[in-house]
Amino acid sequence: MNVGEIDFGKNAYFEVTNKATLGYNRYRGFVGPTSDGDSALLVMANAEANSGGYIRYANNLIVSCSNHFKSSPGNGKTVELDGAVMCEDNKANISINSSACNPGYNVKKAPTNIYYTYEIYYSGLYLMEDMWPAYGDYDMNDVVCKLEVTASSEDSSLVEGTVLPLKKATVNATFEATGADNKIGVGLQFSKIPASYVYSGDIESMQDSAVVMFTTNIAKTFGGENYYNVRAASRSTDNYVTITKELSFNQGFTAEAFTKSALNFFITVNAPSSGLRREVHLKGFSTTTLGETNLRKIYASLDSWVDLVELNDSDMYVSKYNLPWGICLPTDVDFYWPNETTRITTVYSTFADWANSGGLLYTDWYEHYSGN
Ligand SMILES: [Ca+2]
Ligand SMILES: [Ca+2]
Repeated sequence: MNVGEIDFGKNAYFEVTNKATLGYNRYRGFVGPTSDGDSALLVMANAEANSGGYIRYANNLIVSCSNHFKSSPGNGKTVELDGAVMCEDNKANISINSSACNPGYNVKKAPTNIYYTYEIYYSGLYLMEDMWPAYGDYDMNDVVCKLEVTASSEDSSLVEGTVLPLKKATVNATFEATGADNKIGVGLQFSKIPASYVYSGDIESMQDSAVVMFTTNIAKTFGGENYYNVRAASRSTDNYVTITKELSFNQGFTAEAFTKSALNFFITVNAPSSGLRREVHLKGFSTTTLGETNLRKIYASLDSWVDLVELNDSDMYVSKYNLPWGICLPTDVDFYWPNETTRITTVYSTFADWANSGGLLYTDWYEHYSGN
């Protein structure tokens, strides 16, 4: 621009996206509005002047330019601020609404990526009785296992951490005791996660939902011991065995896929190498795809001496008195499970009343130890 003047109205916005070459513009130049409170904006990527260059910025005008030539009497270059102010790129303290002929302006902030991690944790102490659908000795110590599930996600995009889908799960099964002659496997079904959504991890084949088997023979896991931490004299908290499984998922899941009702802990009893197997689950849960649901077949597979129990019509994993074959307790309770062959209904005197009531009465039954 040479010997030129550009007048700005209120909230005018003029941008030079590349280089402005400024000649001699004394008494003229870029002229902003004059009324109090009015303002206008001139943005330039770069402003240069040859020797003799003179630019005047006047009135209520903001000039935003980090690469602007300086007044230099020796080179005959002059920048005159006649009421206007200058600032660095992206620092103009003005907000201009967009219109048909104005793109609008706000202080531009470079987006910054934020690294989010999101994690949820579940734990429960599971105690299982293997003689279903008989009570057997009902000592509820055939498997004692603390289950911990941590589901997590991480991302460095601009999403909120709390909406990140959970794409990984780490599952710890800490075996604390076993007491059974049967060959017992221990597994966990993620009821809300289809097996086909598992990207990596050690899951069972032929299952509709993702199933992890921690062991197919808990006695082997305990070094060949069928009775481990179920006798008063030899109990120890130092000899627990933890097995860890890691899963990742093609797509993420919300937290409800990792809550108590979606985590279907179970045991298998004398499972054949192929075909359907006897599974024992908690009240309210169902067998996996590989679990036998035909009770006649299950009965036929049992020893003839077993006294079968009449099951609840609506749930094959509770008796008609609502007694279960598996229970889940909070892990912050210091629970002393029954010694081998001692009925849990004896060791915890309100257990049966709690179960009979459908879980409504004596909800603190596990805090009233009556002795083994
Ligand atoms: Ca038992
Ligand atoms: Ca037992």
